[in-house]
Amino acid sequence: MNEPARRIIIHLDMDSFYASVEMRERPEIRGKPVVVGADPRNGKGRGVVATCSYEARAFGIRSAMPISQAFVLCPHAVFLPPDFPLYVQASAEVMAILHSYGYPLQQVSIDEAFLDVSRLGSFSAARELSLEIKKTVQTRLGLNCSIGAGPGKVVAKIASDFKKPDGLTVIEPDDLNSFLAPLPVRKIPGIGKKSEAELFEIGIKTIGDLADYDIQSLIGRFGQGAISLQAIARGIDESEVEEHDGMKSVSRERTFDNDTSDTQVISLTMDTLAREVHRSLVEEHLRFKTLTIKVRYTGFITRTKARTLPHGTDDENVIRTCAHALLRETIDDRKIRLLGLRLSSLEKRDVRQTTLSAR
Ligand code: DCP
Ligand code: MG
Repeated sequence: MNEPARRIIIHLDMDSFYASVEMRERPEIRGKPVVVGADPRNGKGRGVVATCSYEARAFGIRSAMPISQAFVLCPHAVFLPPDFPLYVQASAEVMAILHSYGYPLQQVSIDEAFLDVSRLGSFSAARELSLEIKKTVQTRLGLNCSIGAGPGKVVAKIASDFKKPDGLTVIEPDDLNSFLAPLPVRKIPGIGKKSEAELFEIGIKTIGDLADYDIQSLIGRFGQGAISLQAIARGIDESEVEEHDGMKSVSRERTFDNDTSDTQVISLTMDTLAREVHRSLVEEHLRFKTLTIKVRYTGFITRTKARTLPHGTDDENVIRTCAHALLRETIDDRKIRLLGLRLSSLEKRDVRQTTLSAR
């Protein structure tokens, strides 16, 4: 039987990534509630939780929660400051394993990536490959991940989150709508608490409700962004796995759990993104000339702003200063759902040096 050409996308996301790396490094804290983030200072600390172990999640602790609140929920948790170089190293090892399978790969954050495995030809083969990837990541790196597979990127991402931690969920095209329809709309990446509440107001609770809603009323309420949102709810998602060869751009994004206009939270998040893109840049021996920030407000309105420097650089201070300057020019008092930072117009450091010495 000839099967029609179809896409098979895998999404991998590491489980409680920073906390798992810490627990791997320190056997004595394994199995304990571990919180990575700001110093709790006996409940008086400022700043937020970066992530926490699943044991800490049982106490109600979550990413982006004020560290003072985490301390109230579980004062005896192990609180650790982030060790970014360690996580960047572990991330590079995960990505190298994924890369070794030879499929188009798109890293989307420090701990997640898409693979386009369409050429495998069947979802059962994709399931086997996913199991093998999970086993390899666990044996070589001592870390667990969750994988989702499906006919599009969004469903693969929703599926990887479906049975966390250590999960594997494969959604075949025939099961796509029955999988998506009963899920809360919040499961769609990009829909936070605020949009969820706005959708609730018009009676949309599940992805199925969103799929069936009158599109004109949706556009009237949420703008043109509603069109692609409803398409996703209907399982229509043609977005490609964008392979970057490490030379086109280096980017990171973060979606807030709750839309925020808290300038301290926004500023600290931008610092984290700056640190992460800088690490990738240095690891790849690259310099950049163009820096672009992306700000998505509540209601799916997205703004980007870019600046191109006269010379390539890999200076973290330049990245941070430039990102903050653009941020100041972009944000107003609206609440923000997502922040992104991209470095492009990349050049290899050694190439540039050759160019300079040839002058
Ligand atoms: N992160 C952060 N601040 C956030 C969210 C995440 O600093 N608000 C960092 C810490 C996480 C890492 O990014 O370990 C990956 O983010 P995930 O959303 O994938 O969260 P985890 O991997 O920690 O947990 P999960 O098992 O839910 O994927
Ligand atoms: Mg993760």
